[in-house]
Amino acid sequence: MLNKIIETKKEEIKNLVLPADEKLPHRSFYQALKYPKREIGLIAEVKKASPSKGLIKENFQPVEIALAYEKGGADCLSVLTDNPFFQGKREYLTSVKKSVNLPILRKDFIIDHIQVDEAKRIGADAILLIGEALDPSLLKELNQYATELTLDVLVEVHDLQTLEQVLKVITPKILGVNNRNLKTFEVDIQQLENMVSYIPKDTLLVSESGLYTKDDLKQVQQYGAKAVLVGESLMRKEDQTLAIQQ
Ligand code: IGP
Repeated sequence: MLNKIIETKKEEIKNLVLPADEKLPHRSFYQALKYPKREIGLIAEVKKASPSKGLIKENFQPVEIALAYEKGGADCLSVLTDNPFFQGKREYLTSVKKSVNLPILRKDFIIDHIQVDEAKRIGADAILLIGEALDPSLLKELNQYATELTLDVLVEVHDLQTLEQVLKVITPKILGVNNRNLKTFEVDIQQLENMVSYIPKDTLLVSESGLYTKDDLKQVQQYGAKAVLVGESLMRKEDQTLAIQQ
């Protein structure tokens, strides 16, 4: 699956026209996670659909959902901008940024500098760089380029092998361990457990995907996660504010 997504992105990039710069102010994604409102930081994801789950939310209203997340006490937001696989749009991110006061992660498959420029212009505060999708040298370059543009970077890995490759070229400020394998869609929330001892102690650790219950959050917190990235389980609830508060 991941290979198919990357091939599609390469085609998209060939035709990519950069939007006008919205000149929206930067908000620190890193600071918001470093000093979370609760004992574990929450990045709440605005997600209409996914390749593994199909349509998640009917009558999808991104700004309403983002406002509900903010009211519930989320620390940061993640907004899907990939269209072919997640039915996201870059316009969703911009309208959310204009309506909500939280830092926003652009959730997409970034493999080229032009997408980093695009993220900045549409108002993203942070980008995702996926270890499994990038050669270490390109990961390093994109990480540096994003930092120059004052974007925070969430570096994501799924397994120990990728983590080791990543750590050879950079020390991420924020590292996400994806509980979902993007090649097979298998989910295991214990993914973090055996990786923690390899993660530099100043790196802010995020557990991503497949988290549904309070016990799930407790479990990943015990493994060392300082924050979680949650999409589907919040999106499926009637009231996103209540879903966070409960
Ligand atoms: C959210 P979930 O299982 O709570 O909906 O997962 C988020 O972690 C997931 O959307 C995600 C993702 C990604 C999506 C994590 N890494 C990379 C696309 C690309």
